[in-house]
Amino acid sequence: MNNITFPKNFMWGGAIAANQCEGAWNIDGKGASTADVMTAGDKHTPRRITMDLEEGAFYPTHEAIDFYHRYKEDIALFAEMGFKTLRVSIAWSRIFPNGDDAQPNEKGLQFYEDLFKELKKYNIEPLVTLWHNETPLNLVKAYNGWASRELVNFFATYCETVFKRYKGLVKYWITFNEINALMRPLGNWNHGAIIHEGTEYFIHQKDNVNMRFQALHHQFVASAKAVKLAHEIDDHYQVGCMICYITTYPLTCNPADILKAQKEDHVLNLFSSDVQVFGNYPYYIKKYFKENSINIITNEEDDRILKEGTVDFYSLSYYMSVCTSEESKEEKVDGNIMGGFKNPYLETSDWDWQIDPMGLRWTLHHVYDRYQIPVMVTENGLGAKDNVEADGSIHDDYRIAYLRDHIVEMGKAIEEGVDLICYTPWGCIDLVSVSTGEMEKRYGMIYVDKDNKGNGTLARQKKDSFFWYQKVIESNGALI
Ligand code: BGP
Repeated sequence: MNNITFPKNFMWGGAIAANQCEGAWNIDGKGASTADVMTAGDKHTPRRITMDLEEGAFYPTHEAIDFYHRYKEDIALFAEMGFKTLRVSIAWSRIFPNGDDAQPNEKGLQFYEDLFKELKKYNIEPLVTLWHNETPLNLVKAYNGWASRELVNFFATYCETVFKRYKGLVKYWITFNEINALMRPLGNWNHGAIIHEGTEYFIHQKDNVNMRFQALHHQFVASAKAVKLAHEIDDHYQVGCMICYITTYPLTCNPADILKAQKEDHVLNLFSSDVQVFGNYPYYIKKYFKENSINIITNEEDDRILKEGTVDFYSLSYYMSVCTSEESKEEKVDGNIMGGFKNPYLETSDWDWQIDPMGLRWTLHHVYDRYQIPVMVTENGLGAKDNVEADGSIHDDYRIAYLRDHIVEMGKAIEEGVDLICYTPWGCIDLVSVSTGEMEKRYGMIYVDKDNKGNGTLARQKKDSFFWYQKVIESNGALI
């Protein structure tokens, strides 16, 4: 028992995303998405984007964990853990197979209606991401992806369709998953935003920074339009932004390091949410654009659209922190989201992500202080290899330790006044990793029998963390 008090209606749950769990990539009228043409990689080999569906190639998303056909079984397990909410995403290409179709695909719409109804059956509130790292492939081939302004309207049509269809079933929406990931030079799984024909690699060879910011601008406008539409369609709708927050410390107390950390924090972490929460481009980005010769094309109405479409809540993924320095010879870490200098006070995961629960508390204060709107932690967790014992049990005490330490810090942040309303740890059931496309970087409290080569029965198995998280939820955070 500890004395941490979480608010009475705290939204405990978990998070998954369509392309990493559903499979059924071409079933019931679904079109191919950018996620469906990416090979698996590993810790050292970036995933490769193939622009066409090569015969015989193994694409991890094609089957994933077959959530499309097994969602009832999985939701029953989430309910058994006591989930109050489940963060899911809609695969845009299930609703509009080509992205620019005149009519939506009814079977795709029906699938998510059934899914949301199944959640409601257990009083689990859906928290729905509209875009989670996948764009209909046709929009990339025919229009150059998010580099094209035309995607703004296609996205608005898609959003309007689902906002109308799921009125009464859904209350919480997130427009873009980790919208700021588009700016990071490494680990750019957010490829659906900008790849264009001929781009061969996960880390783009023909990419340029100007195009990233142009694409990002289009996503900002698309997000703001979606927020406005949502509010017009149902004034109960709550719509949020979602930021990949990589907390960045100065490596030393050298003022030059402090300024460098501030600059990186501004540009990489805060810029996108400043636009989405305040409705305009912040002062510091103008200088950054100048320094980096970034010139983006904007429309006259964009200022108004951004102002009219500010979000109701702020959400973030938080996995790690990094250190930055102007001039250091210290060892560098090379995590597959983000490198940086090694923090001597922190341990790293098997994938070199620096584990920093206190950093989460710092970050929650930092963003709440700035935005003063409700905050959700919509991703957090430890990617690790699990060992299945002969009797089928899985003793993932390392995962429990990671989650426990982060929950304790969230509890403290709440006590200190942060309006944190939701916690959905990532990959509450094992699924395909976004950075490697592999299965064996597992986050789940539920094990799925499938290996990196795609072998396995897909059977589900409760890990020790399942029973532990069940107690956490039952006691509203007291029994950790
Ligand atoms: C986030 C993504 C998720 C998820 C998570 C873990 O950035 O939003 O989709 O996969 O990272 O990353 P990985 O799967 O690479 O361990």
